[in-house]
Amino acid sequence: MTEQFNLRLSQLEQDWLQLVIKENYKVEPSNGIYHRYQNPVITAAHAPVFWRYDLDPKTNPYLMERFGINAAFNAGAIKWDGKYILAVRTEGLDRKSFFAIAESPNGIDNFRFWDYPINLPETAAPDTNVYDMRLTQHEDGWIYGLFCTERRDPEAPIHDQSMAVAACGIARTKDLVTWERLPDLKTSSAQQRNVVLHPEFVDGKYGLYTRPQDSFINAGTGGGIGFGLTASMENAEVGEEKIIDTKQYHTVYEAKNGQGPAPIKTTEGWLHLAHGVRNTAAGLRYVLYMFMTDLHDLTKVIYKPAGYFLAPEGEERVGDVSNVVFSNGWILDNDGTVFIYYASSDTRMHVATSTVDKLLDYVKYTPADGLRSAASVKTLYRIIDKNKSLNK
Ligand code: M1P
Repeated sequence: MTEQFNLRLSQLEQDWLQLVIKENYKVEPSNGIYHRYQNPVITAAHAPVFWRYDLDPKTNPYLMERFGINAAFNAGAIKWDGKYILAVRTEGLDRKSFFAIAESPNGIDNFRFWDYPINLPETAAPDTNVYDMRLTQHEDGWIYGLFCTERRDPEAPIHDQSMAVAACGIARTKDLVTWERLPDLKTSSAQQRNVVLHPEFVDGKYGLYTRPQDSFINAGTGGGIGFGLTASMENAEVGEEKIIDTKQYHTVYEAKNGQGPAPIKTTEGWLHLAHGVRNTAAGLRYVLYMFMTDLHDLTKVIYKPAGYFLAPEGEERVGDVSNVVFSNGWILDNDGTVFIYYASSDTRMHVATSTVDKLLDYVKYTPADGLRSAASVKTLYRIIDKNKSLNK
């Protein structure tokens, strides 16, 4: 038995190592805006063997998996101490997710989980599930992690075991190891998801991107990406939520939308990455889109290309919740490279790379949505006419 145990263990460890050291390459040709990469950067199988198995032959003679990992997705991101860091939504077979830090030396491969996941303190009302952490390095000196905390709806009848309340949980850290939990965000909306902290003070206050919603799944009469201010993060409370980017009929954000990671500051404005959702006969379809807000008026959208920036493709289209891409993390490097971390189908993490210059060009010069078929044709005529005139 011990020989078999040892053989199996060494196979498991070898497979794990082969996976994490696999080099990643750009997929060519690109659309000129960003490059996708061949392999996902983090999957459930990246979880260390010593998380998933009890390695003691006395208590686990068959070397059975004791704590299976179902998915690793929707990661917050930050460059920290020269390393590319992801705060991964890691989900066990029991459907509970938790946050685990994974780091890479180059941002595109060799991501390894730290030995222990984040030991996130609870509030007086324990979270049933926590997910989708956005990391913001704020100018106040803290790294904040804003995430969704979900609890069963206290109003739910006994026969309904899925009614839930989503709120914004808040934690902060100086070293990504020890986290201080702060009270959940208070707003006047029934529920909140996709809340993100702006990295700079706004008139001496903290700026928050919100996503008000009436109920757990549907944004309902709420929805849109909101923006509001709070005087402190120790007791965060947003009074007015001004909707800066709304849901809109017959667009890729018709059903709902949500801010992705914290926006990136450029000389021309703040670059935003967001997700948009529409309903189809095959279920909800989640895509990523971009827009830009004014440097001084954060509630003013100054550029917004039509349609999606990135949509699920190939294997990305299939997973636990198929036809979904979702991003809550990106990293701007000193040389202007932007690492866009996105999850596919609530299952695994990928990276795409671009540059600030390219993303600026994309948001400024990609035509806006004319909101009618005839307007799209008009835009296309303009492009064709111009190109034809070049060939004369
Ligand atoms: O399943 C797709 C996504 O659904 C939710 O996003 P939203 O609140 O915008 O609908 C979240 O649960 C997210 O984690 C998930 O990826």
